[in-house]
Amino acid sequence: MQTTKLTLTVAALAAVAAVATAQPWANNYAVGDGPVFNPGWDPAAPAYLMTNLGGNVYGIDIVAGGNGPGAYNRFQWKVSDGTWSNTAPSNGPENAYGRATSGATVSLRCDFNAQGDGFIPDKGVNGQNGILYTIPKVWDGAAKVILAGDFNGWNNATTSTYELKDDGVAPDATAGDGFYTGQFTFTPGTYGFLVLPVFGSDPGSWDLKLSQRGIADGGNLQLVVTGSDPYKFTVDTNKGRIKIESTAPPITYPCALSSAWSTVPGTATQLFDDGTNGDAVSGDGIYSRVFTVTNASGSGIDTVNVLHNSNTYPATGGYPFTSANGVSVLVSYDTNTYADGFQPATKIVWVNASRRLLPGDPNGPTGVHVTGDFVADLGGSNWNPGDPLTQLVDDGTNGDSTAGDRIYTITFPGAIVPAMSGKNWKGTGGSWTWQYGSPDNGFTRSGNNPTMPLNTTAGTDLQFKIDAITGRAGYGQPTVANPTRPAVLNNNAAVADWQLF
Ligand SMILES: [Ca+2]
Ligand SMILES: [Ca+2]
Ligand SMILES: [Ca+2]
Repeated sequence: MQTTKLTLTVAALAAVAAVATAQPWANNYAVGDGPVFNPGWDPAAPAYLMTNLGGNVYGIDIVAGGNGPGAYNRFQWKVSDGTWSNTAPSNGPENAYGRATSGATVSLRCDFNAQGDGFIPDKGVNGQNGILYTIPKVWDGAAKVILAGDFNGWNNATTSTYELKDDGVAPDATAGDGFYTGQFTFTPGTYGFLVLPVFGSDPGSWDLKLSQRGIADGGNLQLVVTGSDPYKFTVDTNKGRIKIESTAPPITYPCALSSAWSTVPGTATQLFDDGTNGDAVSGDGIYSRVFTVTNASGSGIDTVNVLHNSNTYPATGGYPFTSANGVSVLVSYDTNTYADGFQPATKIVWVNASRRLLPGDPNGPTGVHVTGDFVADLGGSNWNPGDPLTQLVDDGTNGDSTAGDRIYTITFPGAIVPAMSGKNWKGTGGSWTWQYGSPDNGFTRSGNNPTMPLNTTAGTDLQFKIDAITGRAGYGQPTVANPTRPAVLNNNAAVADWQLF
């Protein structure tokens, strides 16, 4: 008997140890909107500590303290490690959705396993930390599931053209399993889109959209069409995930897409790393090409995104450049990885000197700033993209090593720097229109760069630097070295653009 007990104890300890190492974080709390959650948005409310249900799927059943405050009783929620240092979804401003009425029981689930099944969101894909879903499912009771996007003018009222069905009729495999399927053809190009539920006779609901992050806040899903082959969409409404399949051959080389010349991935937009078409150095991991603008926007500013292996860079918004019909734009895309602490560390986009939109340019960024939830700790305002207190300089002062090199610097004196942990920051160009930093982003126009983590030691100078050309951003204490720059960046005014063409 005693031996048996001992064996059980050892086994139990082993199980606990296995669970502990498998946990994404030491503790996982469900956090969300009041009045459903009571209290709302407390990152470590003991009542909302999730438990491992087995297989590294965490869950908790809650009783809604009130109706979800949004359309269709939508509430927002996420998973926190108890301090906001780590969350799922990973990006601070993004939340998953649920629906609840007062007193209803809702089961919240977070699957921390990478599925690798081609559906998104998935852990480890696009920075996702886990797959969040609810039981009953968010789209419970929906009459239809539809696509709305660039290919139909974002029409959410015509619910039959791009409808996905769960009727067991091909291409849908099984009726009533919550997997909705549809197959359509498109004109070649790159399209943003969302998946929407339709309730009753209402139009598709933007408030309960399926985005890159699942049924959650998040950027548009993306469809890259390379030919006339049909594209099949499978949406798992149980967990809010989507898979896109096509027999069209995938494009594996990087393409620079812009409405100023073409948004169609293919040979006409292919970037090169072979020393031709404007690429300065063959085989250096930097892909380039000179494009001629044929369809400039009226504003004189256009943007470009590089599509590579089904991901786009920048991931949000686009890299801006000054534009006019007939001008040449040299787009460069660096696939090397730089271990200097600056973000993005790889997949960096920029354009040639004469087309660059730099701080202080008309219609461009007014300056370079840092912002986040740490600024109030330094005596300023949190999340003010144009706070004078947080403006960086490129004049050789305040820790800036070289005037005029477009690497901007700010140094906060140690006397005002407290110990901070779990803070979030990003760079801006004086307003939210222009942003800098973050993995997969860099310099963006009309984007929403994910925030970056910030932790500090008290009493030590805190220095930020931002490269206004590559959009790379980083910080350190008491100083941070300048970000690495490729030799072909051509920031030297003495080197004419034509020498690169
Ligand atoms: Ca089905
Ligand atoms: Ca190259
Ligand atoms: Ca500088």
